[in-house]
Amino acid sequence: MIKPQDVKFYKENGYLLVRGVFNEDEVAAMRTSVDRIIQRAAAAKQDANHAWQGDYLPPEELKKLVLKGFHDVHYHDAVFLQALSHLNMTAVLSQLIGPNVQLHHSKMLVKPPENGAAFPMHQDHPYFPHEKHTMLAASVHLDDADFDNGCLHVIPGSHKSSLPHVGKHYLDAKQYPISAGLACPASAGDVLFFNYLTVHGSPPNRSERTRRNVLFQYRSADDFPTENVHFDWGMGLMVCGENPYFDKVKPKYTIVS
Ligand SMILES: O=C(O)CCC(=O)C(=O)O
Repeated sequence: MIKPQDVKFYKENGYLLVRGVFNEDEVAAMRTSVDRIIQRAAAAKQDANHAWQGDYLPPEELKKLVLKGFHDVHYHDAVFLQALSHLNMTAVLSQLIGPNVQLHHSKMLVKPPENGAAFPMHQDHPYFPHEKHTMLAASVHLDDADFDNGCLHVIPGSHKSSLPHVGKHYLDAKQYPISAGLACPASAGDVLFFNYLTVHGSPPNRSERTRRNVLFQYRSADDFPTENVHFDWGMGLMVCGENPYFDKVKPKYTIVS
């Protein structure tokens, strides 16, 4: 699916857009599932707005923005378990991360038309720091995305250092406005891979079109957390290769009811 020069590009720039990872039917199935999750969340009265709060936009603008953002999509619909371990995905992951790849978590990020949420520029690293920095996000596009409907923006080469975040949440918005990023327009079925140190964000969706993305986060099976700050169900599932550590396959945790 990708060539050695693509791997070199990823290592140098911290991101890689891979076209046509999912076909039209697969995209259509995921769109239906995303829409049904939103309906079930509403029926369960758990349809909260997950737009990021903060001082990166004026308060009157921020309060209008909406994000349908739910974690653990592969627990809601089997279509996402199939997608996150799809052969086209693992073909890319095994080259960008290494032979033994684990899921870290999954989520959906739906920006509704006209008032879809923005993401201030940030690195994902502070949320779940790991020893070897193999962690990456694979953002699966379920709609064509461009600047107007809030496509992802990245700062090429920014994955080479860890930057101080405002309250560990996002980067100083004056120093790192979203406009400082390179817009990464993409078509439905394309996947943007970016390292968890790559600075990224996205502007609001001001268009009349929805922007639906599903994001899978992955790491190498030999890359361990340096802090226990993030736990999601399904973390550590092997998506390709083998787990070299027989006695570290599951984190040691206690379920408290
Ligand atoms: O989907 C987007 O526009 C950005 C998502 C993001 O930055 C994140 O979830 O960390």
